[in-house]
Amino acid sequence: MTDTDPVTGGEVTWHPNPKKPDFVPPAGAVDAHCHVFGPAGEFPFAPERKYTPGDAGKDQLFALRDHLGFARNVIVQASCHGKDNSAMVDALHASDGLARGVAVVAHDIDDDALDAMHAAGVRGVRFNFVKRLVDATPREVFMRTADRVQRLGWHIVVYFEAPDLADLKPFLKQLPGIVVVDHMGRPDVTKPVDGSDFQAFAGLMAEMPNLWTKVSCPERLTVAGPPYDDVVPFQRYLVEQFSDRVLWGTDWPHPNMKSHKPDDGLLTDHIARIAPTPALQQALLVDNPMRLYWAD
Ligand code: 0GY
Repeated sequence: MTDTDPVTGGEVTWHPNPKKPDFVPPAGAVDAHCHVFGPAGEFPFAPERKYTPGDAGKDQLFALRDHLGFARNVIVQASCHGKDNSAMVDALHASDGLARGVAVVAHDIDDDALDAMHAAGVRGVRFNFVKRLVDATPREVFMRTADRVQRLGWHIVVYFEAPDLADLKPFLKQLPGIVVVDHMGRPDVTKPVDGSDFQAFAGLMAEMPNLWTKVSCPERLTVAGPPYDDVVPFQRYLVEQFSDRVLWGTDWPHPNMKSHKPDDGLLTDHIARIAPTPALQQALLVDNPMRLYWAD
């Protein structure tokens, strides 16, 4: 289902012609999970990467933002760029203040480099536990990074898969500040919403007032395929239960998607099904991301 980029030799995983969404996002809406890839000629991919994508740079991202009806982006450092955040930071600089970033950094990064990233618009660091994407980092190393970024008021974004939740729970509880879980902790959507697996995650949300989540990536979690009916109940549950601690994002350019190229217009239409009232949409797309990323 993927094409090959003639320049990078990597996979083109995004839809070439996303539909204009029927759903109109509220004024000031934020796409709070997306990435930039390269262009590799200017921002080479990391030697230690586990996948090579096609070039998908900032200009494409900003054009998509406008096409979908969003006002702002949160650009999350993707694993194919390792700990070199320059493509993401370059996109922040080019955004006229309309993008914020989440970086991946070494625990011994110097304070000046952190300060420069803060000035560019970085407001969080990402800890990736997904084994197919990164080599493992010891938890004490992540904890040192978490402590280092507290002076800047940054939050922690964690990416893991549902089977790892039980093991990670004590670590998540120790993290300082706000902790944001990518893609609802990647539940198995063939299991029931009220079953023990998903309720373990929802229960942790209830237990930890500092825990947020992105109700994103139905295109990754689905078994049924578009329009992702099987993921709606999980997203809607979290949006309704924890309306002031949820974020939404396209996940463009959809790294590693093999089954299909997600139509970002369809993903935008999906919002109306997971956040069925204007008040829930306003919290999910505007108030929550603005509080987390544009408070200063
Ligand atoms: C995502 C998902 C993926 C990849 C990355 O950093 C990354 O490379 O996040 C994935 O393959 O599941 O969150 O965009």
